[in-house]
Amino acid sequence: MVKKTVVVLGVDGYLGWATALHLSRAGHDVVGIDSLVRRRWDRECGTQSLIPIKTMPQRVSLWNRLTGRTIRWRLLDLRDAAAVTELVRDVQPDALIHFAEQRSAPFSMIDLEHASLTQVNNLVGTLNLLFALRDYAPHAHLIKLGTMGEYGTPNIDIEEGFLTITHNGREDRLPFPMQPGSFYHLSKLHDSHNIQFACRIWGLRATDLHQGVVYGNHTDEVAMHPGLATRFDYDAIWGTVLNRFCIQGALGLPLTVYGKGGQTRGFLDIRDTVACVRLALEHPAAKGEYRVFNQFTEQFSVKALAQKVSDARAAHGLKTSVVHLPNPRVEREEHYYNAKHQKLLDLGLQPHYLGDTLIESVIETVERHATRVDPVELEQPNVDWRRGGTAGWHQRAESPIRPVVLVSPTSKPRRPSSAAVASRVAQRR
Ligand code: NAD
Ligand code: USQ
Repeated sequence: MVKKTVVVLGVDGYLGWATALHLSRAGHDVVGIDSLVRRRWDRECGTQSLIPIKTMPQRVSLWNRLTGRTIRWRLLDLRDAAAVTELVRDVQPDALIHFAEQRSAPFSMIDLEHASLTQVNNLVGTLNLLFALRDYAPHAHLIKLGTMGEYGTPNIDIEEGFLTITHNGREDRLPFPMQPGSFYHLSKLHDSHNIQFACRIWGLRATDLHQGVVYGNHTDEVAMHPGLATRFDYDAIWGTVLNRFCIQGALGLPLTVYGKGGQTRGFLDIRDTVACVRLALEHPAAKGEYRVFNQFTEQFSVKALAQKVSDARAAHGLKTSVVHLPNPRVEREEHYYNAKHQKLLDLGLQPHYLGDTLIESVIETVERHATRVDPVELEQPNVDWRRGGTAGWHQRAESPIRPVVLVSPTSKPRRPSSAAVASRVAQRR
């Protein structure tokens, strides 16, 4: 392996932190960048990671104590063009891994302010990077986290970025037709166009990882110490579907399938996210090349996922209920879905497939942190695609916190202590 200098943008986030640790342990020199804005958005929404996460200075210093490796941490907002330029000029990176975006579809659908914030944050941040690369590091490899949601759910097979089309007797390889399903997903598509254009006109090199929905919270590195935990979202705005179902199951709450539940998406374990990014890093795109890898390992419908969680619990004699709520999103609920995902396998990816062990390990994690759960976040969605944020999407200053009763395979039902409830009420305020 050739040691590389890598900038991880969005290092304080769910995937950025786990990836920074993985690359640092593999021997790469990692610089970690974040504006910490996600912690602010959590305060605005009244949400918090299920697993407590340390501050960035605490995390990097613990990593250094445990492994002797250094992650160079810098507080930086990607919207600040001068700061981004200075970063690229000073660090002279071999590669940049760009996770630093607003990544929630519901957040982007709350209202005009949040749609606009999402698109400005994501598009301007990426544009600042592209111009800084053009001027100060045109050789560097940009690895950008895109999303499978850029494609939507077409009634044909989904290719990896491009489709060969014959039209009126002529043939060309063109970008795959895209139909994103939220202002967030649209921001990813707009980024993809900007990156592809920059590669074409300036000869930059980029890999656009069209990633599916990620689940799980353990990688080898994160598991080394509780202080290295990465964030774990379960609420209605930031929580992704399988993580939510595992937590709902652990608490004995119904699993909330939106609509008919035939919505099918690509999924992957967080251990595969970090492995895929490393594969892209160690097999860079060529100069001027813009390539797309579809980054997921399996596809499931939402109702099939609910069934998997129910089955994992049934193995321990526990019943799980599933409710079909009116779908707050505008999306196809029954559709054809067959997305290719060969390129990362060809580079050597060895997938971790979804099994009962993973579901049980997530449920165990939930048990350990059950006193931090706000069950209101697990009952109903709070952003509707047609009407926007419903009452209660943001911080509910005066809302009472109801005690959580844990119903799980491995522990006895228990309630949080009154001190824990008081601290949650205080946090809400
Ligand atoms: P996250 O919200 O946990 O982390 C994103 C981080 O980026 C946060 O720490 C935030 O503070 C930072 N950030 C945002 N805007 C910034 C800015 N302007 N300047 C500096 N830092 C900024 O999200 P995540 O789940 O880790 O997702 C990371 C990336 O992966 C996102 O781009 C997302 O679109 C993509 N992705 C995530 C998933 C998933 O299931 N989590 C799936 C597909 C794609
Ligand atoms: N869903 C439910 N019940 C729930 C939550 C979600 O049925 O309680 C359904 C949604 O309606 C949707 C599907 O589950 O059909 C996936 O929703 P999600 O919230 O898990 O994922 P999504 O909004 O698509 O966004 C997440 C990440 C985003 C990433 C995307 C990958 O937040 O950053 O880009 O997954 S993808 O879906 O492939 O576009």
